[in-house]
Formats: sequence, structure tokens, C-alpha cells
Amino acid sequence: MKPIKECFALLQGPKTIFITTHHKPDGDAIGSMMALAHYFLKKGHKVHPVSPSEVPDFLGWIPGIELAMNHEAEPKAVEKALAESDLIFCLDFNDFNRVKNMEQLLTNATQPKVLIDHHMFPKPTFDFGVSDASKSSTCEMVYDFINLAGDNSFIDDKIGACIYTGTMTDTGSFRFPVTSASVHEMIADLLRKGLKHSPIHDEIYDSWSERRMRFLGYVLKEKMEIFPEWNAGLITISQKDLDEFESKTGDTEGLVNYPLSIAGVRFATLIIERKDGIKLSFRSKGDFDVNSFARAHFSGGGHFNASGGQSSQSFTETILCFKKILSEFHPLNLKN
Ligand SMILES: [Mn+2]
Repeated sequence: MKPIKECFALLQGPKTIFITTHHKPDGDAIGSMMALAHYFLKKGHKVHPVSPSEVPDFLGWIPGIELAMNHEAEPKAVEKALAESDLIFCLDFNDFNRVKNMEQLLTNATQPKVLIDHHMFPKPTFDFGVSDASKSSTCEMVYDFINLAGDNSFIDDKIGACIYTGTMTDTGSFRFPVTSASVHEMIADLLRKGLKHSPIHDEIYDSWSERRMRFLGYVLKEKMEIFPEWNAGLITISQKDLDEFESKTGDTEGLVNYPLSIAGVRFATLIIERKDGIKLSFRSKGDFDVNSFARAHFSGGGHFNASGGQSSQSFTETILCFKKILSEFHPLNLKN
């Protein structure tokens, strides 16, 4: 993969740019995709922002989101958009298997592929790019990309809102250790450029339906187990639970973090039974590496303190398997 600055040569003159992100996009995925889209539009390019799956409701307010295509809903239109594009930007993922049904489309595409991402261990399928696991968010890296191009003055309130969204969501509202001084300097710059941050917080964190709040209450009361001896917490949600509460995309967002608010818990896991399989999310505090944990046991990965995985076993078997692994980790003492 060549350094990202070498892709600037491909951006001379108006181009058509396909911008995509991971399946089940979160705030950083959609924020970075739309920040880059707004920037390229201002530079006189044509853009095709594409989400592999539906954009969750809590991001429905993002400026320009109506320009984004959903591959699951309109695969043919996405294929056409890709065919007419000169290059492809891949944001907030580093392995084509993270775009699910779009994987073949990206693999077969012959256009240069540019990576901007902060997950560990990128696959060598990108022509240009930057991969930096020390960055708070892909949104911060899009900000860096615009600055590297010498275009700080192009950043306006819309781009600022997109960047703020992903940085806020990926840093747990600026509290995770990855929140560096440069993150705060970037936010200061965005504020000076017209960013209104409070309404964004309201849109994302204070726009729950009553149903979603009741679902959270049920999950915390009935579906959370705490293992003080292992400094761990586990939440398990079955397909039946999701159906009963008419759970929608995004409703389970952030659930995995709740056990970490209990004193002594350093490792939190969420196991969800979905129609397309069993999904696991891992979060940790301190020096327990959930990226390695997810890779070793659940065909996943991500970041040091936040990762995901999957299981081909049944829901019940997965829970048993997880608890067995947890008990084997006991001597490691997650306390430190
Ligand atoms: Mn991210």
C-alpha cells in the first residue's frame, strides 16, 4: 500500500469517486463517509457515497445523507455507480469481508482503492492509504487527509458535523484513552468553523424511542450477568428478545458498554443472536487486548479495547463456549 499522499495525483481534475464503509455502519462509518463526500463535492468531484446496509435512524439527520445509497436496497444502482467511478475510498474498515454482500463487487473492481482506517492489521488489498490504530476515529483521519491536501479552509459546518459525529461516537464522548490532545485541537478547529456540537449529541444519544429505553431496561435487568471473580460482564440477547421488543437496527448500539460502568468490570461482552448468525462485541478497559481475544476465539478483531466477532455455533453453545474461555482466562487476572 502506497502512502496516502500519493493518491492526490489521481485527484487532479474532476473525478467520480466511490466512497464506502462497513456493513451495519456506525457513527464513524457514516460520519467519515459523508465528511469526505462533502469535501470532494467542494473540490468539484462527483461522489457516490455507498453504505453496504441501511443507515441507522440515529444518523438519519447527517447533512447530505440523502446522497448515500444503500447497497442492500439498491444493488444495481450501486453497481452502476461503481462502474462509472474513477477511484474507490474505503473508510473505517480494512478487510473486504466487512462490506458483506458488496465484497465481490469491491474485489472485482479494477479502480485504484484508497484506505483510510484505524483498525489493526489491514489486508494488502489497497493501492494507497493510511492505517493507524492510534487514531481515535476514521473521522479524525479524514480531517487529517483534508489538511494533508492543504485544504483546511474547505472544512465548513457540514463537514464539521460529520467529523464530530464519528469522533464523538468512537471515543465514547471523548473519554477513551485514544482521545489525544490532537483530537481536542481538531474539535476546537471545527467549533471555530461553525460546528454546533450540542444538537449532535442530542440527535445521537437523546433521541431514543420509549420502546428502545424499555428494551435497555429489560436487558440490564434480565440479560446481564456479572462475574466479579473474572472482572467481567456478559449480556446475551436472543432473536426472541429482539422480536419481542421489535428491535431495530441501532437499538443494540452501545449496549456492550454498560457492564463497564460497574466497579471492577474490565471486560464486557455482548452476544446477540441475529438472523444472519451469532454476533459478539467485546470492550475492555486497561491492558486486556480484546482484538487478540476476538481473533483467537471468535473469528473477529478490531481495536485493542473494542472488537467484534462471530460464531457458527448455536446461541446457547456460543454462550457456554464463551464462559468456558472466560474461566480459562481466570489465571490471567484481568484486574491490572
Ligand atoms: Mn471507527
